[in-house]
Amino acid sequence: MKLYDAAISSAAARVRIALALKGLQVDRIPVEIVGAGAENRRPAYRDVNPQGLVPALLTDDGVLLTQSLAIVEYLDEVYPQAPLLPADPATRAWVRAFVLAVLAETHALVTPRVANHLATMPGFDGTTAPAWRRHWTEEGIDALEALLARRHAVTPSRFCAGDAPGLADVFLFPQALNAARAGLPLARWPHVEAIAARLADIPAFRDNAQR
Ligand SMILES: N[C@@H](CCC(=O)N[C@@H](CS)C(=O)NCC(=O)O)C(=O)O
Repeated sequence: MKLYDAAISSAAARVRIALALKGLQVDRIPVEIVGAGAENRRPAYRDVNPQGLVPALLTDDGVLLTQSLAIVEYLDEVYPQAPLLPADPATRAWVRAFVLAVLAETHALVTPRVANHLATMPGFDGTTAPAWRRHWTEEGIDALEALLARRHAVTPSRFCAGDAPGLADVFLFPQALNAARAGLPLARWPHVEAIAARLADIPAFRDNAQR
C-alpha cells in the first residue's frame, strides 16, 4: 500500500495511527500542502485525489481511496486484527457520530484551504484567521467533551468508547493535539484531556501524530 501523506496533517495522522494499531506497513509519499510549494492543488496530485487533499491510500489491489474515515474503515474491514469499531450497533453509531463531530464539524472548518480563502475576504486582517480557528476549535471540542461526559456518566471507560483504543480515539487524538498546539489548554475539557494523555502513552498514537 502507498499512503499520500503530509507530516503536519491531522487527517493523515488518523490513517497513520490506524495503520500502526494494526501493525501494517505502507510506503509513505510526502505531499507538500502549505505555502508556495504546495503540491496538493496541482494537476499531478489531483490525479491521485480530485479533492486535492491528503490523505489518500493506494491499496495493494491498485484502488485509490480518499477521505480519512473511509480509508480507516476500509483498513478495519480488510485487516480485522485490533478492531477499531465496537461490535454493538448502538456503540458503533455513537462512535461514528463522535468521529463525524471531529471530521465534519471541527477539522473541516480549520484547514489550510479555509484559512487561504478567509485571507481573500473583505476586512481580513492578521487577527481574523487565529480568531476563526480558535472559535471553531473551542466549539468543536466543547461538543466532543459533552458527548464524552454524557457517555461516560453511564458507561465509564479508559478510552472514548471502551477500554482499548478505537476509531473515536484515532480521530480525537490529532484534534486534541491541534487544540493544545493552538494554545487552548486541554484542562478545560477534562474527559478529552484524560483520554488524550492515555493515548499519548501509546506508541501508535505518539509516534504518528502530526508534526
Ligand atoms: N475530510 C478530509 C479532510 C482532508 C484534509 O482537509 N486534509 C488537509 C490536511 S489535514 C489538506 O489536505 N489540506 C490541504 C488544503 O486545505 O489545501 C479527510 O478526513 O481526509
